[in-house]
Amino acid sequence: MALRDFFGRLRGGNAPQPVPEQPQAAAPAPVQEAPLPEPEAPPVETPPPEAEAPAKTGWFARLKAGLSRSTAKLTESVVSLLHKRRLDDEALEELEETLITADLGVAASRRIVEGFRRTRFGKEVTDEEVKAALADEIATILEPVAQPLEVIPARAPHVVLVVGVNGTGKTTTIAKLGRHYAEQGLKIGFVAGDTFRAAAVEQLQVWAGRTSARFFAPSKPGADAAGLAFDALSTARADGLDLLLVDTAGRLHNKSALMEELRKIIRVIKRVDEAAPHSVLLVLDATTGQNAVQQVKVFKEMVDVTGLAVTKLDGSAKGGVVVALAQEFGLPVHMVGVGEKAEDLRPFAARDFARGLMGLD
Ligand SMILES: Nc1nc2c(ncn2[C@@H]2O[C@H](COP(=O)(O)OP(=O)(O)O)[C@@H](O)[C@H]2O)c(=O)[nH]1
Ligand SMILES: [Mg+2]
Repeated sequence: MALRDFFGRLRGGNAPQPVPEQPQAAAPAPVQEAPLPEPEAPPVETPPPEAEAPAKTGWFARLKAGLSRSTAKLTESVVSLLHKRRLDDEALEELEETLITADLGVAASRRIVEGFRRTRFGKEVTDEEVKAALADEIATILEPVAQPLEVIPARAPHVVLVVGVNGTGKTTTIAKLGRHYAEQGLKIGFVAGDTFRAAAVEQLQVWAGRTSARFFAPSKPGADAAGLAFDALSTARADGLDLLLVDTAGRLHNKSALMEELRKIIRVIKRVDEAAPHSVLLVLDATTGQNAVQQVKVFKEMVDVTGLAVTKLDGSAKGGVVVALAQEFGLPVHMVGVGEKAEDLRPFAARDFARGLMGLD
């Protein structure tokens, strides 16, 4: 089967269309283990092909709305700082500080300001010019990392190990990805590798039911996640699944135990398929700001992270952290989440994100 990407080439000629909104997690649940509402599973209808363009606009609008708190924080201070003012050394220094305060990180902020210095030093700039120029600089930083998650069904199955601190959105992201790929016709499996939390297992099971994904549950609470992953991958191979999404625990308070657990999962699944896991997706919660940067460092020490998903941009004023992540690590940012619904997880697009962040269309 051909190479397939997350929302990319996978769409192919007979582009599958977005499905109507399906109510999922009804209210934003601050408690991670809050049970999900019963699956409602309305009939999945396929809108006509013309729905493609409006859907894209709809997503940008949602991204922009989701980023609005970050946008407000960033643009209000930048605009008041530079309003009717020449871009001299002092102004540029203040701009750099403002960007750092908006979670863009020291290195990216410096890079952006250097861009301003080269092109606009000594000039007076309008508010709109400032926003557009900032968006351009930010897009330049984001472009190299805006890469889709490549899922290759021919790997039979492609294995994605999903890691991250508890509450960042791992299970939800698995559910959203699973639903997307199931709609593309792939045979999906979910592995409930966060075996200690019964609610976490149940949460994934509910999603599996909605998605018609095969569900691999631990034999009992606290069962060995590596053993579960081994069995799941063996079965998935035998049954011809295309994609296996492996949930994991994220108990970072016991770092060495978590590292051992993740490494064991990887070791053990390699006995079934030497090349697995084909992707190690680290899920980060944007509301944690600079903490997310720290989490990348910690998880990179534990496992070979291949890409990032950044969730909860809708609830965050710290969306600028995506820029810091891009600058600091250069790891692919595959997707961003701006809500709890399946369609709120989308591929990461550098220019859209940069313009959305600056409140531009
Ligand atoms: N607002 C918002 N909530 C999200 C997003 N992604 C996940 N969540 C919520 O965050 C909470 C924790 O997610 P969960 O997937 O259980 O995290 P896990 O512990 O890493 O598996 C749940 O209530 C999710 O609905 C997002 O992009 N936006
Ligand atoms: Mg979970």
